[in-house]
Amino acid sequence: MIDVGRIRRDFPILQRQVHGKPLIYLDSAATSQKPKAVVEALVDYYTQTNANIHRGIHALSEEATALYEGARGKVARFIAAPRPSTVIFTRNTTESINLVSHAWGLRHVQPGDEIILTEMEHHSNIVPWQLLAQAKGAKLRFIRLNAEGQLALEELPQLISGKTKLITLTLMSNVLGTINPVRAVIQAAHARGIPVLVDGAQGVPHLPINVVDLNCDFLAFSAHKMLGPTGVGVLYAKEALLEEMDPFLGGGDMIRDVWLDHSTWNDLPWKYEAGTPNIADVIAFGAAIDYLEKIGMPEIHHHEQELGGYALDRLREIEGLSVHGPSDPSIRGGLVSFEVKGLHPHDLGQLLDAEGIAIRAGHHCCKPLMRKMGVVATARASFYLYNTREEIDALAAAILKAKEVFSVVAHR
Ligand code: 7TS
Repeated sequence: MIDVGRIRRDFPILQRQVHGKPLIYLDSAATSQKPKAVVEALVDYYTQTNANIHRGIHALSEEATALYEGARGKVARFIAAPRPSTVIFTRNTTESINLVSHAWGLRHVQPGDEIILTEMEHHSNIVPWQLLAQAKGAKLRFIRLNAEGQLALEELPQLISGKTKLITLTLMSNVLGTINPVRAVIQAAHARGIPVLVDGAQGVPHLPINVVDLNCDFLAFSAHKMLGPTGVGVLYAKEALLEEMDPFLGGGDMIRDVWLDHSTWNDLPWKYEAGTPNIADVIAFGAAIDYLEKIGMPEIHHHEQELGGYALDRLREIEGLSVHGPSDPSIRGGLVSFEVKGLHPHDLGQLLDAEGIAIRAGHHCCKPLMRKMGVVATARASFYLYNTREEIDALAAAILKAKEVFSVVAHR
C-alpha cells in the first residue's frame, strides 16, 4: 500500500487552487506532475553545476558529465537494460520512434515490405511509419481491435508474412486504457525473425518493466509522463541493432572523426545523441526515477489499477455515461475514457474545469481509433500515484452536476 497523503505533499502543484477550487489533476496521461525532488534537481544543476558535457576538462563539465551519465545509468536500471549504452536520450517518445523509422527503417525496409501496427496507436506511432512506407514503397498493416477494445491477436498469424519487417505497438492505449499482451506479440514475431518496437509512453510510467525479460527490440518512452521534465525521451534498443543502424541526426558529439568528405561514428550511446543534449532535464529525470523506485513500480501499478477499477464502478453508476475500452479492470491501466450522452466531451471538460478538475477531452492524437470507435472525441480521466478515491468521487459528482447544468441550458 502506498501512502498517497505523504506522496501528495511532495507535489507542490497539488496544493494549488483552480477557479477557487482545490486542483484535482486527472490528466497524467497527457503529462504527469513533478515532485519537489525533480524541481530541486533542476535548480541544483543550474545553480551548482551548469556546464556542457563530454568536452570540458574543468570541474563543472566533469561533474555535469557524471550527473548526465549517472541519469542514463538510472534509466537503464529502471528498465533492466543490459548496459547503459543501450539507452539513448531523445526529446520524447515521438522522436524515439522517428529515430527508429529513419535509422533502422531506411536501411531495412524495401519496396513491397510490410510493417504491422495496431488500430489503437497514437499518431506518433503511425505517422513516422506512413512517412517511411511512402519513402520506400512499403505497406502498413494493422492488428484490428475487437468490440472490447482489445487487440484481435488471433488475426496476427495471418497478418505476418515473409514481407513483414517490423511489428510496432503500444504497451498501453492512451484512450482505451487497454494493457496489450506485448509479450505474446514479441514471441510470435521473434518466431518469424521479426523485431518489435514497443511504444512505452503510457506503459513505462505505470508498470514494472524489464526489457531483457520482455525481449523487445526497441522501447520508446517520455520522461514527462513519469514525473520527469518535458524535453526528454528514451529509446532503448538491443545493442546489435544500435551498432548496426546508421545515425539519425548528424553533428557534434556523435562522431569519432570528421574529414571534409566523410565521418566516422562515436561509440554507443553517443552515436545517436548529436549536439548538446538536454543536460539539466536528463539529470532531473534521474531524480524522477529515484522517486518512482523509492515508492516501487509494483505498488504504483497496484494503486492505479485499484483506482481504475473504482473509477469504472463509480462512472458506470451515472445514467447515460458509457465507458470505452475493456470492461475487465485487470487488463486496464489507470485511465478511463468515457462519453456522456448529450454532452460533448469539450463542454464536459470545461464544466469540470470550473470545478477545479482537469481531464482531457479530444481525439487524444488517435484519430484512426476515434473513427473506429465512431466518435470524434472522448473525455478521459487518467490517474497516477498521487490520485485518490476521493478525487474520483469528486469527478463523479461533478459529472452529475455538469449533466444537470447542461440539461437546464439545453431546455431553455
Ligand atoms: N504514444 C502514446 C501511447 C502516447 O500516449 C503518447 C502521448 C505518445 C506516444 C507521444 O508522446 P510524446 O511525449 O512524444 O508526446 N500521449 C498523450 C496523451 O494521451 N495526451 O497527451 C499526450
